[in-house]
Amino acid sequence: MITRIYINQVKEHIGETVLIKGFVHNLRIQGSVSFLILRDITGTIQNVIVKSNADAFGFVKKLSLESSVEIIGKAKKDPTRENRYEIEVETIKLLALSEAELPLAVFDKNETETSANIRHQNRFLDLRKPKNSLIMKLSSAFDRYYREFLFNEGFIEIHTPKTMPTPSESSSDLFEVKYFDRCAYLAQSPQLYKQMAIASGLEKVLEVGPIFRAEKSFTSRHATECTSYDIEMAFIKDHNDIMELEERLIVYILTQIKKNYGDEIKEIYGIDVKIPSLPFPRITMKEAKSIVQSNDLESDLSSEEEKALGDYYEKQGYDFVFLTDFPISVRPFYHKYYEDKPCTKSADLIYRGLEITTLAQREERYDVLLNQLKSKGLGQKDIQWYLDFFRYGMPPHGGWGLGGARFIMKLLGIEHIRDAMFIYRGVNHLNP
Ligand code: AMO
Repeated sequence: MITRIYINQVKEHIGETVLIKGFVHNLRIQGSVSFLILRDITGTIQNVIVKSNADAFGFVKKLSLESSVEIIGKAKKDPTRENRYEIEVETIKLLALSEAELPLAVFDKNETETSANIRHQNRFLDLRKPKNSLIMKLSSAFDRYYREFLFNEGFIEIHTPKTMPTPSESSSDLFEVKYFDRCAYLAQSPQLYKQMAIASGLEKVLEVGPIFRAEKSFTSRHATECTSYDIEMAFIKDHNDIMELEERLIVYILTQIKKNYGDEIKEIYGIDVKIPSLPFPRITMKEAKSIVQSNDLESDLSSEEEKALGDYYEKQGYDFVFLTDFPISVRPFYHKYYEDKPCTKSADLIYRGLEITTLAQREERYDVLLNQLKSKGLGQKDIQWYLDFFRYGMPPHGGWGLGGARFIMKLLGIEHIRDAMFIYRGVNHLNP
């Protein structure tokens, strides 16, 4: 029996009879020959059906786009195009017929973009487009290379709970859920539990998991549920150790992506993946404010200011920049504060004008942490379970939270975060 090969393997079987399976991407029915473009997860290929093959020739006339079929035929080089291959069809078998009327065009020569609403209501069809399946492949590659790099650095993967007795990041943007006879919160971050892993002596931990934020804002960079890529690491000198690790991680991930997906990215998105050089530039918040000509030194950068800063660095050839020295007022109580300036030992990583990471050294001294909590106006009682981690020799530590979908957005120049994830969750988006 003949076994199925994938479309990207056809070139290794020139002259042989092969079996391929996939979706009908496009059809051109002509008088004496018809062309069927078949698509599987590895690519597309032209299938030629000559009139003398009466069964197959008659069959494709009744076929609708996006039906799934299997084809047996001879693998050949495309006589008209270099590095292209085609199948001279012997038989076609229908696996499942698609309804003739599609809610959106998967193959669209003119690239007329269907409205985002229709695309996302029919996300399963939208994802059949090669440019979207590439996004899914890259998200998966990002997961893989993230773990690969950190495992090589000696990290241990943990899975922290997503239902919590107290807020994990801030008391706003919280999803409350009924938890038997009381209320629980969906985790906005694994923050408190990854610090517990440090108190547990695990030293270097990573987590890839969902975070939930009840953001009411309708921005192109926020989702209410997304995947966060976290680490926490013990016995650090300060937040510079975390920055140094993250910039090496980014270079590793981009190098692997370029090596394994660079051609596909170039072909579909017309983008050359750029590998940044080390170290990434570092700039204080104060310097950034002066670059973007803002006098408001006590607030975070607005999204417009982040973008202006990104443009400024891109002009100098830098895609990534670390923004450091954030004022205490815009950072959470658990960050380590400088002794000599009212800033925290933290940074944001900006990728082409968008924040993709927050990182920090944490305050590990119980009394200092308690004071910082109180001076932010927060109560001790509900969070004592977390404060207890710091009573028995908690080492100096720090970590980051990295938004994977934001990374993919910037890599491919995608405008809206909803298009960089499998299924988007937003204020008005709970379906499908
Ligand atoms: P922060 O709240 O800055 O920090 O989140 C870290 C990173 O997660 C991503 N992110 C989001 N992406 C899409 N939609 C959202 N609603 C959203 N919220 C966050 C961003 C952001 O930079 N505990 C700290 C991290 C740490 O210090 O380790 C935290 O959660 O890319």
